[in-house]
Amino acid sequence: MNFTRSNELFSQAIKIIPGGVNSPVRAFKSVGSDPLFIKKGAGSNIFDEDDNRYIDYVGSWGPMILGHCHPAVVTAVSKCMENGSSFGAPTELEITLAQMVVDAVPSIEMVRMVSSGTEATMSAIRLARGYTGKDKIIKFSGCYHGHADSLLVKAGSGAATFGVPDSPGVPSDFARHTLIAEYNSIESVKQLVSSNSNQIACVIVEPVAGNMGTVIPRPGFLEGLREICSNEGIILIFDEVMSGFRVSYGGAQSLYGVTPDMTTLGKIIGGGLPVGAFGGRREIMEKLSPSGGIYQAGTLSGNPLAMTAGIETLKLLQAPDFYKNLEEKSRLLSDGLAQAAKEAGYPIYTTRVGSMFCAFFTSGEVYDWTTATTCDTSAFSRYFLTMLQEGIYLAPSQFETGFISAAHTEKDIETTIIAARKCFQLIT
Ligand code: KE4
Repeated sequence: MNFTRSNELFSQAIKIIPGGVNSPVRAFKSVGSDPLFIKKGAGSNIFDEDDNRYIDYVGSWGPMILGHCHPAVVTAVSKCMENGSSFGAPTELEITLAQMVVDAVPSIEMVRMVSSGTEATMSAIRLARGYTGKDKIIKFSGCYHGHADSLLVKAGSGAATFGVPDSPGVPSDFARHTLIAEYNSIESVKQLVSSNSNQIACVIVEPVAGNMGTVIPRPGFLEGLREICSNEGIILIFDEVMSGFRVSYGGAQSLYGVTPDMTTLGKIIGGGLPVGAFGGRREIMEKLSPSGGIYQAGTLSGNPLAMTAGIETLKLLQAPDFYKNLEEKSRLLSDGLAQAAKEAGYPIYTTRVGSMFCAFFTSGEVYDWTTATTCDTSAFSRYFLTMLQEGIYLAPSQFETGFISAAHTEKDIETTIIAARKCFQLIT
């Protein structure tokens, strides 16, 4: 494949945009390459500036569950644009999407729209702190909830239960309020709760972890978090920015039957335009300004174009058998990749929840960040770059999730598996 134009554009971008990209993971650094510049998408395909065609399993990191340029979404957003793109005033569209979210997500009685997943989680944490009057929060190693200061935190050294900054620019005074537990370990949560009793505002968790690769909650993990939070008066926040409307129409909380106190959303509810949201029980949400004193705001929150894209997308997700069909295609792909690796004698550990999937380049089970880091990331990079040459666009990092859309065809899946067979042979 020829990447001449992408390389030219990257050399221009890097002069005026930090790292040449507007979000780090797009830079292909973890696979030791330079990024492709994408010109267009259509259904399950994306095309780069050198007119190379790829079967796309990134889908903008989750939003494009319908595939690119679904005609109903394109038509509706174009029509909306004729009336204006933003007013900074309420519109009926915000009520329509809010009602669809309230109807779909068990934990949400009221919802506030924002413009990104980061805004959603940052605001939900402030609301939980304001509602409980407590400062500390618990998050999990390997879970990513956006780049707000309280969340760019890693476990403190040794016995220290408080967090330390995971990025320059995060004051240690902020980080120490964030406690780090281990995913799938109720015991680690119990230890933090007992050593910080009556100081914890919330636990925030990805109910299906998608930011260390796809890591599945073990039976009892989410239920255990629910029990601890109910007993201790701690707000349980499910960060469903990725899993919301992805693993089922009601998200992971519907799939696993565990209802949090608050939920954050993003990606799919914007249909590819900038949207995030946070919602929960009425008694909590009403503490938000202007009905309550906890401040949160946004110029483009509830933007008409983004609301329209989200409304049209969620309408189409309600089609009969939408998730059943997606499940079948996703199973075919995930099983096919596992079989291709097995035939090549290459050890991988595959995971999948609905149309979220991952191939971990390790032989052991992956159930938390520690086990995820046993992966052979250089082998993953070779696999990624070889698959790219075969026209398969995977997430450019071992610690990310792949996504399948309604637009992916059985032919796409078959082509991908044939390419994987070749790649696993090559990298072995
Ligand atoms: P944004 O601020 O990127 O819209 O959402 C942050 C966020 C919050 N919660 C979860 C569970 C998320 O997965 C994300 C963002 N996901 C990454 C992909 N791993 C976005 C890609 C990127 O950072 O460019």
